Order: sequence, then C-alpha cells, then structure tokens
Amino acid sequence: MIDDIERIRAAAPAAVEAASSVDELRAVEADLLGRRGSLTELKKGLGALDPDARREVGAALNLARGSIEELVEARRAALEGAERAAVIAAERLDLTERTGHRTRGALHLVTQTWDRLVDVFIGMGFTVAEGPEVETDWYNFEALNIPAAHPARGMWDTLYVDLGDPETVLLRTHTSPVQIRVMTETPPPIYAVMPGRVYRRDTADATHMPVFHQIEGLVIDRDISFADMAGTLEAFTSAYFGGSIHSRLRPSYFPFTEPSAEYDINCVFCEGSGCRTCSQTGWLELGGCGMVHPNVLRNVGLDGEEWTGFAFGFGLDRLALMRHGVDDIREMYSGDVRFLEQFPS
Ligand code: FA5
Repeated sequence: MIDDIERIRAAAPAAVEAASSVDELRAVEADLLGRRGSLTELKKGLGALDPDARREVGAALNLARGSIEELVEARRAALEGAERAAVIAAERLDLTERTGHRTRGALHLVTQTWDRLVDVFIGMGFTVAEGPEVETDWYNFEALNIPAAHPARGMWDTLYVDLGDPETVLLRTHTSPVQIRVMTETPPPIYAVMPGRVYRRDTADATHMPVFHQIEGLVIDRDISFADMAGTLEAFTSAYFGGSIHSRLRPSYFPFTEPSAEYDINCVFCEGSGCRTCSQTGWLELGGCGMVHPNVLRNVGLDGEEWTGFAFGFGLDRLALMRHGVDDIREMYSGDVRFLEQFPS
C-alpha cells in the first residue's frame, strides 16, 4: 500500500499541472482526493491492516493528501488569476485609442451657437425668453392666426401628444408660440429673443432634422416699421457673420406676419459668387420674418392702433452650419468625436 500511495503522490504534480482550467483542475482533484478518488479508495483498506501497519499507512496517506492539496491550491490560484486577466483583457475599453485626446470636454456646437446668438442680441438691447416644448394647439397655431383646418397648418408637419382631446397637445413645430407667451405676459415695449428646440415630422437630410432649433425674435413698440426690421436683421448679420456677409429680404407668406419675408444671407461658402450649396444663386435662406399680423395682436389683447412690431424665426442649426462652413446638418448630431473636436469652444 505504501508503494501505491507513493505512486499516486509521484504522479500528482504532472496531473495537476496538466489541468488548463479551473474546471479541469476540479476534475483532477476529484480523481485524487474526492469520495471516489484513488487516495480515498486506499483509505478504505486501512481497516484490514494490523494496528502498526495501519498507523504507518495512515500517516503516509495523510502526508500524500496534504502535499496533493497544496499542489491543487497553488494551481487553482494560478488558473484563477489567468482567467481573471483574460476577462479583463477581453473587456478592456481602450480610452486612449484616439491620439491627441483632450483632457477637457467642450460645449456642443449647437450650444455654442445658442450662446453666441443670445450674446449678439443682448448686445443689441434684447432680453431672452424661453417657453415649453410641449405646447397646446392655441399657442402653436390658433393664437398665431392659423385656425383649425387652415391650409397653412400643412406648412408644419406636426407631432401630436396623446393628451386631452385629439390634436390639442403637440410638440411645438416652431418657436413662434413663445411670442404669444411673451406678449401675454409682458406689457410692451418688447424686445426679446426666444431660442429653443422644435420638432417636425421631417426626414433627416443635409439641411433638415426632425428635432432642431430655432431662435425667434420679437419687437413690439410704437411706430415700428418694416425698415426697422430690415435694419435690425442686417445689424445682426454683420455682428454674427462678420462685415463681408449681408442680408436680403424676399416676399413670402406666414399667417402670423403681414407683410412676410424670407431672410437670406450671402452664401458663406462662395461669398455670393454662386456655388453648389447655394444652387448658384449666391444666397442662403435662414428663416422667416415679417410685421406682426393685426389678428395676432388682437389675440393677445394688444391694441394694433397703438402698437406695431416685427418678428423673425431663424434655424439655429442652419446658422451654425453657415458660420462654420459645415455642409451636412446630420454631422452635428452624429456624436462623432472627430467632428466635435473641431469646435473646442
Ligand atoms: C417658421 O418656423 C416660422 N415660425 C418663422 C417665422 C417666425 C416667420 C416669425 C415669421 C415670423 P419655417 O418653417 O420656414 O418658418 O422655419 C424657419 C427656419 O427654420 C427655416 O428657414 C430653416 O432655417 C429652419 N428649419 C426649418 N425646418 C428645419 C428642419 N427640419 N431642420 C433644420 N432646420 C429647419
């Protein structure tokens, strides 16, 4: 029996070393030390021995068990360490993948544009107001002289919210409802800009997003004329784009302004000489504007004989594209670090 014990002990290191995973090691351990293992089987023969031999064989069995247990424990620690290291390596996130990574983040281009626009208008004497993104039909349409079933509602593909009566609560399609809120809450004179996020059922393409931003402007005072609006927009254009870019107004239609116009600026890509982006016209359309319609003044309880004013609404994302020469609005929302890094502050 002593020989058998010695044979098992001598073979154990190679068997333990050959186990290449914790599971395999568990099987080897069971073969050697388990309830049906080879050492346990030998132990069952102890009862048949005389007392001296039993003592001698028993001591040899205990020694062999002790040394095999040590081997198994050492191998288990090594295998567990290797398996943990493999998991860590497989799940490793390489945060240093991009060279020249910055230690500090920056505001998104839209936020930077928002702040810059607000700064320009504050410099021109305007205040800043904001309104809710979930609006009622009254603020987004009715009060702006767009009654239910009016064909002009087709100008804005609307996303309705499942609240109250059908088609009474919606995601605002423009920032113009904030005009109504400002006029009902603040007595004139009013000189305010209203930046914000808006929603339309538009398909994303190079110049459109279903969620985008506008900045609304509203002036209500005595003796305000169309010339005041044209002058204000031209002053804004040079302050925001620099002196080489100018604006023009083209006749247009909005139910809440009369007369209405489209606000264009010289194409910033070709500076007016004509290119693919501006369809060879030399001009880029940025928004709408006009004199506040008498019906709108009436809807908010203002006397149209005493007060007149103008309003405008520009695509804020488009202003950002124009100012920075970006030719696809979707780039701004891709979250691609290579794009974002170009606008550090
Ligand atoms: C309006 O939304 C009017 N509320 C503007 C206005 C305000 C007119 C006050 C008169 C007085 P319009 O739908 O044209 O108008 O949108 C204004 C600008 O928002 C567009 O010129 C464009 O620059 C931008 N815009 C419109 N749709 C999108 C879109 N899907 N993605 C990005 N920008 C857009």
